[in-house]
Amino acid sequence: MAQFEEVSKQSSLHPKPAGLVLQYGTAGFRTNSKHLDHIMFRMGLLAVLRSKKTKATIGIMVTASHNPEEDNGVKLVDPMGEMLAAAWESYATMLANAEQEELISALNEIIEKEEIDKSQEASEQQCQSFTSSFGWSSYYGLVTTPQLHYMVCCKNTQGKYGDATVEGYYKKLCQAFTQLIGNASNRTDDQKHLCVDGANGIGALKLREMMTHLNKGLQVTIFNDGSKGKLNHQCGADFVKVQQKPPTGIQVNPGDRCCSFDGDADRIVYYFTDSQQVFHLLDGDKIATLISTFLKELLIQAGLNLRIAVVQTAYANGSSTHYLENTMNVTVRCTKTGVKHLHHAALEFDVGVYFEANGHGTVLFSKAAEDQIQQLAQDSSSIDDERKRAALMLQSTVNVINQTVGDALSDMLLIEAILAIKGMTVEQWDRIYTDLPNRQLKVKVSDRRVIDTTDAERRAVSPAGLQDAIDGLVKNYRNARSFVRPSGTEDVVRVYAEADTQESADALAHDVSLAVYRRAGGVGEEPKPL
Ligand code: G16
Repeated sequence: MAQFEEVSKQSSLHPKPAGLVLQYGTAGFRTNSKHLDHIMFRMGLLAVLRSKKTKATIGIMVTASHNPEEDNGVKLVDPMGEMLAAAWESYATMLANAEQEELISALNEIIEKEEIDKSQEASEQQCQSFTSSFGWSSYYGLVTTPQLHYMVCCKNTQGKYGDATVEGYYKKLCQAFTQLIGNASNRTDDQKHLCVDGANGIGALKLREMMTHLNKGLQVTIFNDGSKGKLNHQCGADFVKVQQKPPTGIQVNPGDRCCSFDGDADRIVYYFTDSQQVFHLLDGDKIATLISTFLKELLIQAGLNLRIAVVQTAYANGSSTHYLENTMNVTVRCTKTGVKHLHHAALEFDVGVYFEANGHGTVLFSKAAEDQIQQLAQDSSSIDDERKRAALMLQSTVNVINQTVGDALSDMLLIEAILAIKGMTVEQWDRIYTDLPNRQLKVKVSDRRVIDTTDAERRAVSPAGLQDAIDGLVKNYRNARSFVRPSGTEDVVRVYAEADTQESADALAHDVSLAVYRRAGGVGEEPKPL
């Protein structure tokens, strides 16, 4: 077809590097930016097909996210603001790896499998979409990843979720935050103050914009705002979580409440140093605990019988899971890494709180839950003040949360509001439970796909013998647990270990790294003890 000839011609201007094979990973394509030109072009093509299939607006986010500055990536956003449907991830991989002369047949294969309208008129439209700036409905320029997810959802709900503009996003979240902190007793300026590490990424710029919509309910000092320093380098949520230390470029004084975003502001972790200068990290697990405690209390006060659950991954600290299940008595689910998996599991509950330990997460409310909350909040007669107040707070909580995806700005506002309402310090929050000491390491192997896992990535099924080796090593330590999995965003195998002491967690992580290196084709130098 003539239309496809044009696509083919345009594609040849964005050639695929010979022999390069990439996979749509944990969160889209992610690699050194110099290998991504053809990927950007082809993901534009796929977004057009996805849009035709769903008859909805699709989002395309270009971001290095938590990765180093020289990397980049692209993630597609589905109609309700969720991550791209899993079935389409394999189409993305197929398109990405097709040789130039195979591209049109790959596109046709998707069109046929998905029964996308092939009439002449539709084909012409498709071709126009393919070739004319991909048929953008809106180009948002520089925004955080969660802001794009929010706007896609707004567009496809005809504004029910909010205004599909960055201003609309700020207004919705900030209004809800202001309503929420109306429930807090007077706070000092110190209590309102938060130090934010922007990871030298977009989050710093957008936080500054958002602050103009907040009426003194929160005071922030922004560090690593991109004016100097490299994206995610020695800073940001991933650095702080993995290194278990403060980022560079920020002075953490005892008692300061601090948080770090990642490069595209879809993750957040909190931390502080105590009077002995000991660093304390409040990661995604601690955030999930704080939020679910708050929500559970409000649901009880409002007299609403809604099913609440927390979704975690294998990285969740054993103490957090134990606390949630045994002290809070909430249902806990474990899924594979990747917010798309957690999001999916959270949808099964009335209130699904999902967080990866790395600080990537949000809360989902079912339609029924939102309706009940709203009804109660609007009920002007039959309920007592406490129920009504709880219902109104739940309503504002729903509005401050970006339900489309984990969102550092939205999570930050919710956490700040909860701490204010509860009159809680970060130290008190940290004391809810004590983390088991843990360590994360990376091992380079020649092909990380040799590692295959099962049981929500908690056990390796290949290469043969690796899991037995890990089981044997874990037995040498008390309260220990360890697992390995291939990363979906970096060319490494990740190793996680926890145990009763930091020395044991470090030693176990090292032992397991060696097992991976020796049994899964390690490259470069053998891992050294920490
Ligand atoms: C992405 C995903 C997260 C995942 C992380 C690490 O984060 O969105 O769900 O936890 O990658 O994945 P992996 O261990 O497979 O490399 P981000 O913030 O980079 O988009």
